[in-house]
Amino acid sequence: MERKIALVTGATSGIGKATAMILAQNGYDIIATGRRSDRLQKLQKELPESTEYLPLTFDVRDRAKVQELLGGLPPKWAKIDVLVNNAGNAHGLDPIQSGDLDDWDAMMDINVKGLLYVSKAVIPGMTARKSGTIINIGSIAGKEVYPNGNVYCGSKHAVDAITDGMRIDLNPFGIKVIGIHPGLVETEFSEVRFKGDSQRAEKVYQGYEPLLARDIAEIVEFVVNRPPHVVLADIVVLPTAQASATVVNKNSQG
Ligand code: NDP
Ligand code: 8X3
Repeated sequence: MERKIALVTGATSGIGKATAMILAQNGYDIIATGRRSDRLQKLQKELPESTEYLPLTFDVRDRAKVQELLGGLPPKWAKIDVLVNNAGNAHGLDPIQSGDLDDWDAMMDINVKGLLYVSKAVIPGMTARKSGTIINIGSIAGKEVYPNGNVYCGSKHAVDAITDGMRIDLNPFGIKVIGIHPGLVETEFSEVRFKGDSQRAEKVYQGYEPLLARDIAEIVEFVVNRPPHVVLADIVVLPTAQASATVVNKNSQG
């Protein structure tokens, strides 16, 4: 039987890496992307030996490169069954009046436009085959807005709206479109948000038990294993200590 193929963006770290690993354990061959090619090489060694693996190094902001690499995949890799649009980050946590334009560009260009460029390259194959699953990693920041979250929240609200739009437009083709919206997950996310200030990043996850990347990967595993007639369209997943974007019981444990 032909093996299924999953493309996971942002697989060099955190949620994307855990997702690539769990999908490989579920029998998928893996296309993994990110900018850090050394990490993509290392990931191969952590996958099951039977997994066929195609690492692709590119920045999702590079529209021409995305189209060149994903639009021109070799035949073995061209039929993508599952696309996980995961690449993204927050850059900064500043009030709107003092936010940094480079941070704003990064968040809108990576989280929103990068997701669109990748999707644009993959969707035509899915519509032609009338099958496929697209999983967009949004955020609780796409469901609520919190102080100083402004543009990151805007980018994730856009992901939420685009996910709904994809589900509507791709409905005639039987393509499943799923939004997964996590709360606080301990990954390199806060290191990136706070530009390498690891002390500040660590504090985000102290005093309670945050989600781990593996928790989100297990949800991906669950949704891709539903029968053909079932789609979990929109999922918000929080640590038990988190009640909303801003309410976190930091005196629980951890
Ligand atoms: P990490 O920082 O651990 O991982 C981010 C991944 O995105 C890396 O693999 C990184 O790869 C990739 N990435 C970032 N920028 C680019 C780019 N310009 N081009 C290509 N790849 C890029 O964070 P998470 O795993 O936590 O984040 C993954 C997703 O989950 C993001 O969309 C994030 O917004 C979302 N999310 C995270 C939450 C959290 O609390 N951690 C909660 C809710 C949502 P590389 O640097 O090698 O390019
Ligand atoms: C990441 C979670 O709360 O920092 O999307 O926005 S949060």
